[in-house]
Amino acid sequence: MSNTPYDIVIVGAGFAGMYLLHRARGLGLTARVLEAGTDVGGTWYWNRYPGARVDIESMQYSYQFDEDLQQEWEWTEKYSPQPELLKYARHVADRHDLRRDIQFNTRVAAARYDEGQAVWTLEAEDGSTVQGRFYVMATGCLSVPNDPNLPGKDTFAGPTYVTGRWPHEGVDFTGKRVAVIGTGSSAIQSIPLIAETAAQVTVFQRTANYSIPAHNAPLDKAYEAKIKARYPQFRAEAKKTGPGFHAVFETDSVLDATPQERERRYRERWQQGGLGFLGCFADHMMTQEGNDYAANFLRDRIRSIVDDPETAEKLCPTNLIGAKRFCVDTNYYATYNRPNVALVDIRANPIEQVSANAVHAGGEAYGADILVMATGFDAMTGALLAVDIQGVGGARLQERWAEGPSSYLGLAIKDFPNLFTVTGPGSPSVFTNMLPHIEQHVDWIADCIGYMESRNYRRIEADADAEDQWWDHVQEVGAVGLKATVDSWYIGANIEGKARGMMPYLGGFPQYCEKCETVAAEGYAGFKLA
Ligand code: N01
Repeated sequence: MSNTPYDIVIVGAGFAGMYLLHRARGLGLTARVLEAGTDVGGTWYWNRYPGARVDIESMQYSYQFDEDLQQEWEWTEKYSPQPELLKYARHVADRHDLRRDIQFNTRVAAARYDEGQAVWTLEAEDGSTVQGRFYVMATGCLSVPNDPNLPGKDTFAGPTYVTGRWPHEGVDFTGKRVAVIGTGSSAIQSIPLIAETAAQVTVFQRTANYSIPAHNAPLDKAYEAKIKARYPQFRAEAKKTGPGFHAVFETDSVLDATPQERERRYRERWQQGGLGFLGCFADHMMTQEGNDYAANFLRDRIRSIVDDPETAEKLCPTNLIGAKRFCVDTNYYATYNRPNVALVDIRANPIEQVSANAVHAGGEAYGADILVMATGFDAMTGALLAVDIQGVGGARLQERWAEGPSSYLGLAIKDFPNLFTVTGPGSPSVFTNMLPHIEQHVDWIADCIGYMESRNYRRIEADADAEDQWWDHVQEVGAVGLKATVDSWYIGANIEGKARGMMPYLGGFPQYCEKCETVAAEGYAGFKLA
């Protein structure tokens, strides 16, 4: 690595890092992207497990900064599979000649701010360093896998695969006995496909999840043409919705509807499929009674799909619907009707140990040749804390966030000057359509740096009061309704010992964008510029 300070050093070559590099060039600035993988794509580079696909329509989960690109690119399916998303990321890298400024195979271990020189020095795991005046963590919200310590896991004789670090050459399950740990989105997408070739699949479920059918299909060409005819307006409309994507969000209360009307809407949404399910009423997340109506409807669907009543009951979630991340599937529940698929309830019968060729739970040994860990991620903070980031006055992010994160707008942290986080804790992030939100954040950061350059400012830092007030607001909004009452990765509950607190901002994407715009329009209110 060179030690010439770049204007901007960016960590991560996913959709955020790629676009920021493009914006930096547009500002006439030098930028270097450091990426641990061997190629661009971020989430879609690492998550190559069978069945991995996006659960927001691809016509909406895509870049909008390049109008020619969004007109020319043709998605083949309503919800794109991982290989197509990776191909898209690679295409964008080629189209904008990004790779020449991206350094692959470089995992950043530490970053330190030198106040005298006003420069960040980033150190990679191999000891090499690179410097930049600005430093941006574009490392994603779900990029550090959770690796639970199952007793005896290291004694397992066969291969262990982690969904978020899937081998590039793929995995051949033919004739194998596969143990899958976890039943979140990654498991729900992969289990049906693993079961097609494996001899036996045993799923170890701690918490049953609600899943809605995707009803994925080849992309309707007429629909595509209709959107492309007015793409910028279509995007602008999406930005005005709470989660930042098009879906019909009704405004009336589930409590006021007749049983017939509730049933009618739930059936309609089930037929449509996808993440918009709960949008058929405004307030599923406000009362237990309202939540129960939707939850009961889905439990009935599960019972109607799964033949074995005992398995069906185990698959019926008992917690609130919508508090944990909704899953979207293709044939998930029906897969349990296959003779080669079994479900083990490890809430009732916890895993005792893993041995050379079995997973032991409830006194039974379930034979396995392959172990699949679909156990999720150290969400939101994992990738930021994986780097030892040191700001001014001895501030260390790992210490600062030991009791939970705090940030101004999910973009900046007091005592860490010239450091920006893309979709960090305190921004809507995982409650929105990630790609438009990434673009909004990158545009805000690039515009801010452009503003500083044009006025000869060299340093920007979140003001302590502004950060505290914003974080209080994030917690206040996060406590409204039922969402925070259920253990989920949104509140850090999936990682042992992790501090609890709502990490994403639940106040809505439009309100958040307006706040960011106001802050910028007021000369970066809540920031100290020097
Ligand atoms: O991870 P998860 P994921 N012993 O955290 C279980 C996005 N995503 O990778 O619920 C036994 O949801 C855990 O059990 P419990 C999406 O935002 C999107 O599936 O903690 N089990 C749970 O069942 C999603 O929410 C897409 O009791 C253990 C599972 O492992 C997020 O990524 C696709 C355990 C983890 O589920 C994460 O999804 C995939 C232990 N020690 C992912 N520890 C799409 O776009 C954990 N578990 C469609």
